Amino acid sequence: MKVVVLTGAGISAESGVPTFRGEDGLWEGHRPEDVATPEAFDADRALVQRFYDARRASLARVQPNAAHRALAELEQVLGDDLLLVTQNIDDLHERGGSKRVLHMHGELRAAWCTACDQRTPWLGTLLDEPPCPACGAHALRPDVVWFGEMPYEMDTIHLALFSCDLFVSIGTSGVVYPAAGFVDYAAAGGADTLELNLERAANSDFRVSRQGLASELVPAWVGELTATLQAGA
Ligand code: BV8
Repeated sequence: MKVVVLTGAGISAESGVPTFRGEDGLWEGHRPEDVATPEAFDADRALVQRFYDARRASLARVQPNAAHRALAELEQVLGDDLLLVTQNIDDLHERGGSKRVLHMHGELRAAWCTACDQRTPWLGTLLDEPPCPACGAHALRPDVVWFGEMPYEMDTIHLALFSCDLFVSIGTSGVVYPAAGFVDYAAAGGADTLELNLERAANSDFRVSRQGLASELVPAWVGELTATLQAGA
């Protein structure tokens, strides 16, 4: 059985990953979606570097939760028949045990040199404009897909969506495209579709939709699927 799982910020919510939206939904008076853009980076490089430096530093203070761990268990059962795509830029899937994670929006733990195009694992800060390890230029940016930029590995994702038997969307509001359109691709390819989310997402035309906490819904679903597969159904 081929399964594609898409996760969003909701799977990391119970781990305490700061969405960096305060009560007023702002970060230092800015809407996050206004900071996560090439225009913002051109207009105020230091502001955007600080935004990602703060989120990169916060990774040390959060832990994966039962939902991340359950998906790692599912990977043990399905192997290459599972494609885990995440919109998240945190490292909680990896720290929860998943070996193959497709970060379609990039990762906090990587820097991208705009001079030589080299991507480098990065855990420190970028505000201080450190030199690119590959070419020495002081031209590093977060290796994160901003609004208006093309997400990574879209061909791989579309191919998997068209050929999978089951598409599961976990903890995403279904607002951000192209991820919000994945359910339609999967359904067009004949896949069954399941949503596990705190509330029905904006794009919610899933065949089955379960509302609740990811830390409860995901382990329960993985247990059901594993039992079905082991029964040889
Ligand atoms: C592109 C990295 C084109 C940065 C991110 C008008 C209409 C349609 C589309 C557009 C439009 N105008 C512009 C667009 C395109 C735009 C877009 O979709 N905008 C939206 C806002 C309308 N998309 C883009 O720009 C994309 N690129 O289109 O490129 C192109 C074409 C050719 C050539 C070049 C380019 C790129 C989008 C990527 C942006 N980068 N992340 C960063 O993180 O700083 S997106 C960012 O938002 C994060 O990745 C995050 O994942 C995402 C927010 O979405 P969610 O993950 O769903 O998170 P959210 O908080 O919204 O929802 C959480 C859900 O979890 C909720 O439903 C909640 O109820 C639930 N939940 C909470 N707690 C729990 C829970 N569920 C379970 N358990 C819990 N405990």
